Amino acid sequence: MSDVKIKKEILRFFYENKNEYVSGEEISASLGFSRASLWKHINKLRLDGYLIEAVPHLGYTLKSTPDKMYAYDISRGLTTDIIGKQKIWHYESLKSTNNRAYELAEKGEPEGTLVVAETQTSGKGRLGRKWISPKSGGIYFSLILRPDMESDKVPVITLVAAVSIQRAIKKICDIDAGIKWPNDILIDEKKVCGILCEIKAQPDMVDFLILGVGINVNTPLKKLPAEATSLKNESSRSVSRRKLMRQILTEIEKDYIKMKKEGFISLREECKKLSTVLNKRITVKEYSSSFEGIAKDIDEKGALIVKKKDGSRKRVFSGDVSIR
Ligand code: BT5
Repeated sequence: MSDVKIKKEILRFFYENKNEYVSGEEISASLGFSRASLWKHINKLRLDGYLIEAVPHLGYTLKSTPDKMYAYDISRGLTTDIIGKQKIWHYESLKSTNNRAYELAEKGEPEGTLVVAETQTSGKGRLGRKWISPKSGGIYFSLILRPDMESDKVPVITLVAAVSIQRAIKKICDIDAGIKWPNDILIDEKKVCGILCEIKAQPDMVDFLILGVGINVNTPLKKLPAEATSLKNESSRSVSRRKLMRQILTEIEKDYIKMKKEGFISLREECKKLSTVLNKRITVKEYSSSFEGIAKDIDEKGALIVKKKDGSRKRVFSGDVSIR
């Protein structure tokens, strides 16, 4: 059994017997360990931050758990088939989870592999921008996906993920967030989540795709840019990062499978309903130029359709939108 699996199995005893003592004999017999080996693993969990009390004749009890995104804690109770069901790589600190996931994908790690970090020292936004990733409090993860898909259809993946994450936030925090095309999730015009999709492609087809997500969950506002908010700030209570993470993986899997079967069309209406820009007067910045217009539609390839002042319609595939 791998270390991760052993930790998960031991924790299962504690979670199933909350506030009770579980005898070492019972745990070790059930897992086929010696008592000494169980002791060794209990100590490893303690080093991870689990407060486990041992009382002679009674056994062990779990007093508190650390607020960490350990693989065995994310996968506990996760009912997906692919997403998050391969190896979960957890790091205290990384430059960027997207970079790490890219390296792993190049080495052949399968679809559904997840990279999570407690903090990022060079978290990336689009076009070389930074994603501020304070330690503890935020969720920073990247998923390896290997869709059988043409490269020009990739923008829809970002929108599909935005729909999934919006729904997960609604289910866990009861907050109605909106999607600002193409990759932001906002609450009352403040950014709570950003998505960065990077690909490696053959001439026409996607080789693999890295879906990177950053969410301000319990992050103190003073550590974030002025235009940002956190889920804790909006709901006035701490949010379980692990619970939210599991819900996000569940929603992504559902929507990803749907998208692969039926195309973006199946999620387009939901995406449009949640859009914060449709029917608004906007400015679109594309690299060095910008133009104004009214956001009219999101088409089947995920492009934003903007009606310009002269009445013509422009399809925008990437860019920054601001509402005027
Ligand atoms: C994004 O870019 O919003 C994509 C962010 C993706 C971050 C995830 S974290 C896990 C994975 N690994 C990575 O290295 N990246 C991904 P963009 O639309 O370019 O927005 C970037 C802008 O958002 C910055 O220029 C700031 O204005 C703002 N920003 C930076 N950090 C923020 C934060 N924590 N919360 C809200 N806004 C932030």
